[in-house]
Amino acid sequence: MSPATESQNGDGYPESRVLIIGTGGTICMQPGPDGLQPSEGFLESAMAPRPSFNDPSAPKVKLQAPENPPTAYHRHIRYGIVEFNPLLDSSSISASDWAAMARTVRDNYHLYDGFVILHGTDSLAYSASALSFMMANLGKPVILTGSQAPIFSLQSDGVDNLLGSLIIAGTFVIPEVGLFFHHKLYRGNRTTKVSAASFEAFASPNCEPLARVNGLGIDVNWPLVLRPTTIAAFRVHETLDTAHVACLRVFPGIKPEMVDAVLHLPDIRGLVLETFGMGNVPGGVDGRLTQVIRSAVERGVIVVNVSQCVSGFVSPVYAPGTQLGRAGVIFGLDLTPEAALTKLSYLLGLPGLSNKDISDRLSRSLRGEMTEISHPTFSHPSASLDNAASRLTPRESAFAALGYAIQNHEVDVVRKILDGDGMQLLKQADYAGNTAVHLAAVSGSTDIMLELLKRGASVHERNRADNSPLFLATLTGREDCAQLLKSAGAHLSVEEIERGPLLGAARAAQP
Ligand code: ASN
Repeated sequence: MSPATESQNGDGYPESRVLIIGTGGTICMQPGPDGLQPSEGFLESAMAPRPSFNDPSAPKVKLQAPENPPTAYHRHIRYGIVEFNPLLDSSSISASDWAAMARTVRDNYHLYDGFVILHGTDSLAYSASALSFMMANLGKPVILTGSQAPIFSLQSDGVDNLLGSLIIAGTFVIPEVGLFFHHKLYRGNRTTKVSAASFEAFASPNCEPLARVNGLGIDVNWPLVLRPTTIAAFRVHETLDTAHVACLRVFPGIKPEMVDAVLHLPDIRGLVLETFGMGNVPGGVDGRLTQVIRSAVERGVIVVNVSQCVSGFVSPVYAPGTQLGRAGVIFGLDLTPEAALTKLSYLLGLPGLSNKDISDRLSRSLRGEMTEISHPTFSHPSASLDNAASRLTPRESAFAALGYAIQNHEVDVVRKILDGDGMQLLKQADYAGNTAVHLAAVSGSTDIMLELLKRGASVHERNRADNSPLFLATLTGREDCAQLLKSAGAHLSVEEIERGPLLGAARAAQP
């Protein structure tokens, strides 16, 4: 397979496109009469004057936006910005703002490789959790970030956080809603704000970071990265029911009447109960508090038990927790309160779900928000290859074997190879940057393509020539593969559509 055309600017490096969605937060704040408040025009005031965000040598011909100088990954990142009006201190964020963020990503999904949402830190973990549930079959990175000090201050974490987010969003196909802060990319729905002032403001106590900035490079923990495994296009659920849920933290001496009062609020549908340790509440076995909660569950209120501890999980180990379970309370395992509240709101906002459906979905992981991941270990027979192949790593050898199986339409061999360590091989690429999906796109086997997609292979990776699998399938006339890729959310990039002689075919391939 040879590159069709190269997407190039002056220095020959390909470029990615990232959309920055400015919602407000300290990163864009300036002093006002009542203290810090968000200011408009982030592009002109904060990014354009800084060489790291505005490469003076780059031709600005396509989008009305500057681009980064080439990164350590030999890519330029061209970005556009849209800003909320009005910009918000994130302490005022609401479900309608989450819907606006999700809509902006959806409406621009085909135009950009990744998205960075600038956001205040106060409710950042809530927004990251909410968006993770609202976005189904996400195939591209959506990274929320902000800062503890305004980017205009002498000492600020704003530049590092924004630059790290932009580079990750424009370089790696990490198809999750992430939160980038202080050199780490976390799974958004695992985060919690742990410091009001330190630059290390966020933690993800029950889940390792998805990526870390490590000196000049970025280490991505690929086995941890989740990928959509259903053949379906990206979709946004806009409606979260935050109006009928509450969050209550128990404390020594809490009166059952207080809890009862909350559980009798008009139209209350769900409660996140923050309990002690592994899920205990005061009052002992079959105490008044448990009875109050049981009656609410019987009236149809969904109650989720999460721990006040930042790490660990709730479990029916002690009698009070077990009694709550018998009263119909759902064990939230290691859900953060932020994830529990937004997951409950998301499920209550989905049409047509019964309480049983909601309870079932609360008890299992939908977007990696709870721990239930196992890591397969890698072993492949081709590790024993010798002679010329001995220069290859075992994984490169396995990928070569996979490539031949794809080319020969040997779906059983493909399955066998992927059963070893599919996740790693799906990230692997050949010397020209072609992933298994690129190879399947030109080989034309829909069975193999389906196998790759069901295992979470990305349809958005581009090879060294900046070609997507859909582009190659279209170019080589593999219509069935192109259709399948489109059903899994693939689309052509702006550059691919712009490529002159291929324009007709490319346009025809648009969903
Ligand atoms: N109050 C600010 C906000 O959440 C805090 C921050 O961004 N550091 O918008």
